[in-house]
Amino acid sequence: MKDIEAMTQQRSINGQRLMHQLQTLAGVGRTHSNACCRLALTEEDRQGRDLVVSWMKELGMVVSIDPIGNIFGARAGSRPELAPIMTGSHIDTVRTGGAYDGNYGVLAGLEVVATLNDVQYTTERTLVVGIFTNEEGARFAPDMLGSLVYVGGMALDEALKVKATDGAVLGEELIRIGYNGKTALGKHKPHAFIELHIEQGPLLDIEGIKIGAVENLQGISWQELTIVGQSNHAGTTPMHLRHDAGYACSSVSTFVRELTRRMGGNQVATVGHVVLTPNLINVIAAQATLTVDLRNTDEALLRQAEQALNDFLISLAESEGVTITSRRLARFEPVTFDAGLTDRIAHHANSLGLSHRRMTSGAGHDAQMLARICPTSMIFVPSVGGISHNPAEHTEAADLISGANVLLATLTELAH
Ligand code: HGY
Ligand code: MN
Ligand code: MN
Repeated sequence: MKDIEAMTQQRSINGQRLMHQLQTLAGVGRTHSNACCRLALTEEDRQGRDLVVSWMKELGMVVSIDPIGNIFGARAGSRPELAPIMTGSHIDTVRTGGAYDGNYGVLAGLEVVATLNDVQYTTERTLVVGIFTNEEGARFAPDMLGSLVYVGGMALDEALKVKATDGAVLGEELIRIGYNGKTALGKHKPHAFIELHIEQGPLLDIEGIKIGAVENLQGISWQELTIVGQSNHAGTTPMHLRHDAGYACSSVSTFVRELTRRMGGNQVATVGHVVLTPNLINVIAAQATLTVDLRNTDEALLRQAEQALNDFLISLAESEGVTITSRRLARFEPVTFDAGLTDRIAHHANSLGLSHRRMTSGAGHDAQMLARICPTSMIFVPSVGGISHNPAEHTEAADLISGANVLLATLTELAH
């Protein structure tokens, strides 16, 4: 059997083929502002899925789809009795998505398969590339929903009932786009899982480092707040008689920003979605619906932040004479990846002559769910300016190719 290291040293993935596929997929769901918009289970997501499934089939992969719409392409190994090696990510996007978030990990996985096909190299373990449903959580909450169901963290029937921000029901959308698959949940029990992803943060770019060997991933807390006040005339209502949901809403936004300043460290907070009703210039808002995204690498500190917000909401409701209710949208504790796998990623980056560093993931990823069932780690490549969830999201082609070569080396080593 050829020496694995020698094979992967000599072999590079086909950069041109990878870049072409990334650009083609990025064109599916492109908006006028040049964003990539394929919200989970929409028509655009279906088109993206159909395209990537067709590429899997062209590579001779066996494609299976599970009841939550996760897609798996399998390239048979010489020892099918062994548990497979899995890589993959997601191809659903936020509304203002870039070309690489999620797409890159999936298409680099297919590029690894194409490269092994080019040299007729058969790995011992089967290689599986996964596409997980609704990683973004921008239309259905929680995020990473497909991989969460896959690892048994959420019951399938509960997930199928989840309502979208636009009122659609997840299970009905799966049927509508033809991805309510029949393959048993969790059919592929991976020996190990490696996810390749753009960093979506500024660290690698600022430090001029080419590869991130990801050690851990921060905890995430999502909630939707509904604040009910009283609509009234903006001109005639004395300030001390107002029950202004709009003011209460902006107080929450200011509070969570202050909270991150007070806590320091890795605490982050975002109010990303706000709807005021009736949303009119001369009417005091009767109702505000807003989302709060809190994250921290430390579970105890994340709980502390949640408690501080909760205490604030109680006093705010009291002082403004409004009612405030909270609906939990997502809650995942911080995850530590497999140190041995992270070491191998650093090793392969090194042997490919690529600068590398250990790091934490600020974003959620499907890997955090796969880590519940098998040794898992992640490879990051730089995001220019740290920009993501934005059409300006960019990673240099050379860096995308380097990341895919580290993936090739890591997967082929694990597959033996
Ligand atoms: O929110 C996240 O971190 C991921 O993009 N779903
Ligand atoms: Mn992603
Ligand atoms: Mn994302």
